[in-house]
Amino acid sequence: MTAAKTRILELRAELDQHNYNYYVMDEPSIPDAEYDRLFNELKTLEAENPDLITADSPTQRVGGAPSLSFTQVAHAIPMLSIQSVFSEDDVRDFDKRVAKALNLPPSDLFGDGSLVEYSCEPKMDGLAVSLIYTNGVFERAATRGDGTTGEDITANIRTVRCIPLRLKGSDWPQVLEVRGEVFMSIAGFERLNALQLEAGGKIFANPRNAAAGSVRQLDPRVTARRPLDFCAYGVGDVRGWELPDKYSSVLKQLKKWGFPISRELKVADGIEQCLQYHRDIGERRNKLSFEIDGVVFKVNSIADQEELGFRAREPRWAIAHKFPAMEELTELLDVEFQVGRTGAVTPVARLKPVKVAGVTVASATLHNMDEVARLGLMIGDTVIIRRAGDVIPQVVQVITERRPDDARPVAIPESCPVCGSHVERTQLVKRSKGKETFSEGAVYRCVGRLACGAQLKQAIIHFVSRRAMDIEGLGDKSVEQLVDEGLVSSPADLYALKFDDIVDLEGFAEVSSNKLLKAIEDSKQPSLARFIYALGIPDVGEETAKVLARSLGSLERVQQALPHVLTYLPDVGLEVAHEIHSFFEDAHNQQVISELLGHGLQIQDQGELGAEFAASTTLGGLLDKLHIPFVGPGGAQKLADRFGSLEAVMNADWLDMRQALPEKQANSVRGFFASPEHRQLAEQAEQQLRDFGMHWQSEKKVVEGLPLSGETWVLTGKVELMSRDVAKDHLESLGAKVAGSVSAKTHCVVAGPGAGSKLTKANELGVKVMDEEAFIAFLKTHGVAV
Ligand code: 5U1
Repeated sequence: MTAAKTRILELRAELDQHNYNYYVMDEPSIPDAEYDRLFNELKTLEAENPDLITADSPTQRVGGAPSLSFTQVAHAIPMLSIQSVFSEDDVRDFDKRVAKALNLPPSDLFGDGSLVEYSCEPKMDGLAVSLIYTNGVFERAATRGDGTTGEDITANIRTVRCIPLRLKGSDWPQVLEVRGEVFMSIAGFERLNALQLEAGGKIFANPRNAAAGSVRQLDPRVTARRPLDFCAYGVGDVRGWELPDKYSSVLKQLKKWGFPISRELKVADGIEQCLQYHRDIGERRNKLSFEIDGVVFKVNSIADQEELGFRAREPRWAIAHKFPAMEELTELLDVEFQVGRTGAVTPVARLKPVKVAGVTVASATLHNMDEVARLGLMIGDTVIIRRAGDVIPQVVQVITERRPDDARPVAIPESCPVCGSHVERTQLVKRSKGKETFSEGAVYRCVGRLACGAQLKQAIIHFVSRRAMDIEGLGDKSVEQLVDEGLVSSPADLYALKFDDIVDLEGFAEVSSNKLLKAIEDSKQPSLARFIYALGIPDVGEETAKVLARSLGSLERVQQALPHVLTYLPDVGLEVAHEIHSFFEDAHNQQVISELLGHGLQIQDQGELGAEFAASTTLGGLLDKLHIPFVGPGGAQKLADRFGSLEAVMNADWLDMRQALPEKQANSVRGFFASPEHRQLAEQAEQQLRDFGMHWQSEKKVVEGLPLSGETWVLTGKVELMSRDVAKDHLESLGAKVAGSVSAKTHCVVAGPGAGSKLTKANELGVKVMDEEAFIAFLKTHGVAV
């Protein structure tokens, strides 16, 4: 054997093993980058030796040429369906039928356990497929079709990474037909829809449709890009294998050969244990990473299965105990418009009430007018409503065939339904070659701001919330009262509230009035990040608020920053930059801020340290925003760390550049700055930042400027003297990263009362531990006001 062939076989075996560890055992054994390296080595070797390419090589999953249609294929053994029931009594009846047919005494003679052993598995919500392996090599895949004839989807299934192209081991039968479900995880489905939306492609109503649509693609290269999964649940045509005694052992053998099987597979002793299994999974249904529509119980003894046989097109030995459906049909009665905290006017579907998965649904979110257009929705339409997990019900599809003659289009109101102010369409900003262009956005906004009751109430609710100003004792109802009574017409008015103003309000006795006034007083020294977040600037969440605080250091600088400066900060895009700038330009907002300061609010600036820390991230941010091909935020930060200035990056020689980045990225950076146009663009950006007073010399020096830079801290147990969020804020303001688990790399653990395993682990590893009092003293020595 040639050296190339030996290495090719080695690489295939190694890649197959990693795939198996990842998809079947759920235990990834190497980092993705290492997998990619091995994969690329194999690809290169195969390209050099095309005669050594075989269909079962991991490189052959990329998707072959498109076809015009699917070929029909006959199933050697029909693919059956399964009887479905919804009630426990129906499941018990099934068990009685099984017991009777097997000449066993009825289960009720044995208390809560029949004599029948069942296997239990989730019923995945996907697409049933058949996979045929000849002499251990994947040969053909087909859809179920009508059970007798399906469609040949071999080229598509080849691209599904968790389906083996060659079976593991060597004890496989000559012919093995495996049956199971191709499905898409919820995360994969959401990722796919986000990509489809961006690319203007088809949006899938649910993971099942997404899986089915992906499998039934005429172009396998499209399927190859879809995040498909597989779960085996049985065998069909098998030649050269005497099946084990039990169905559960069949599945375990399939797993050994390389097929993913359900991690939820259980063997139940009697039907009552099956019912308990259904209840247990039902409780966890919303937390699973994939959708299921029920569970399947199968008589576990293969001999008993054979004995029971079939009725029509269903086996007598299996039953699906379904969960309530998550999708239902109903009628769209009207579309109303709700006004959110930032003034966004959102369409909400008013529906003819319908029970979905056990809950009556009378309204559903429609997100925005683009979504209404995408669905092609008209008032009076029959629609499919979906209620998945804890998510707000959604309209996923219109049944256009059922549209009544008097259906009406959905129109955005010209004025705000709450305050009557004008409703305008938001704009999207794009920048190309230094120029900004505006286009119409999907969101409409009421221009009334705090003069709009809806926006005001929600702005105050947000302002006082735990992660913002953290004013305890002001629930949604109390805020509504304060606004409705005319006591509060901006966040600043909260600080002017007097005992007599609130004591007579509903739910405000003497004690809670005093408590509230104290909580308001106690909130007067927020960190800059909390204050920015509390202002409720559209699209500015906690993380962006932290970036602004750290990068710009003081409220004045945040207020003064122009959009182009803001866009050079990490994670701040053009849209957000414009939102921030126009928020602070607005005269009313300026007045509210100055009133807040007038009431004695002392915002804890990031100060000198913040300004220095700013520089550390800004050069990285600037380089990232230049969009150098192949260089993402990580690569940009590496350049900033290594070179410390834009000039040094632009003029770096090849060897220096290779010290910072891998070859492909290094080439790209040098190629990028070879263009005078790009150099000019970068220098302009740098000048804008310098004009704003931001500068950097040595990245490393400034990063080290924060006392806890590079350190990882863990908070555990009860934090009694301050909230956990505040403790985290303080640590982050000193440059520390706050992690959720203890490792040898942890610098310090702050342990409050009730600390458990994290404290034990810290002690085992010899990690420094502080109690809360020591922590507060420590913060004080670093100038943190607590
Ligand atoms: N887990 C599982 N799903 N499922 C679907 N097992 C299973 N078995 C099926 C079907 C249609 O059919 C066999 C009982 C024939």
